[in-house]
Amino acid sequence: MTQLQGSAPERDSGSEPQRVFFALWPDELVAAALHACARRIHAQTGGRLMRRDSLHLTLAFLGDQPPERVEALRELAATLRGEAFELRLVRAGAWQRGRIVWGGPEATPPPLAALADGLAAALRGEGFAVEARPFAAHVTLVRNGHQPPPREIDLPVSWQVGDFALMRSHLGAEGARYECIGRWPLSGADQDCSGR
Ligand code: 2AM
Repeated sequence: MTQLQGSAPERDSGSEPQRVFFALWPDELVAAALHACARRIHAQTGGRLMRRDSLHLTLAFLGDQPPERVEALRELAATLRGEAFELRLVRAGAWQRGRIVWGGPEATPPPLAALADGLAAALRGEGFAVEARPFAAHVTLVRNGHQPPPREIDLPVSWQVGDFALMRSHLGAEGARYECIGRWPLSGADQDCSGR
């Protein structure tokens, strides 16, 4: 993932629509732990293991947006306030007959629910189409699994969430490549972003 701190994109993105979403993006250590967990689950489910550098938790998917709307998203994100929190990924499951095999918390931490709800409300307020389905905190670990995953993650992953990101998705033959086009801190987080 390319790293940017809530400022200008790394290159001129022109006038083309950009496929964007808000997400929690793990640092290297958490991504490695998530990927180890994904590999173990994948050994059981089969299917397509997510790449380590693509593991994330989606807060809100926006789809294709013109550049000026992407700028509006960045402005909106800068006004959001939220608390840092710990996310413990302890459960696994599958949706849509294994199309999505996920890891998730036992219950959504209240600061995460508040962040996702606050974001959805702000997005609706600015006229963005947001999913009506309730937010379900999950990290997609495997796609198109053939067998059910275990119900519990054998080595739970502890993720200290200190910020959220606006991501751009570049679709390609080998799956999506993700670029960070903005990142905003949550209060109470360690502001040292070294190692990211
Ligand atoms: P996921 O969170 O279940 O893995 C980028 O495409 C991210 O946005 C993916 O992580 C994806 O699913 C999520 N997402 C949510 N709604 C989507 C949609 N309609 N199309 C593509 N991705 C979507």
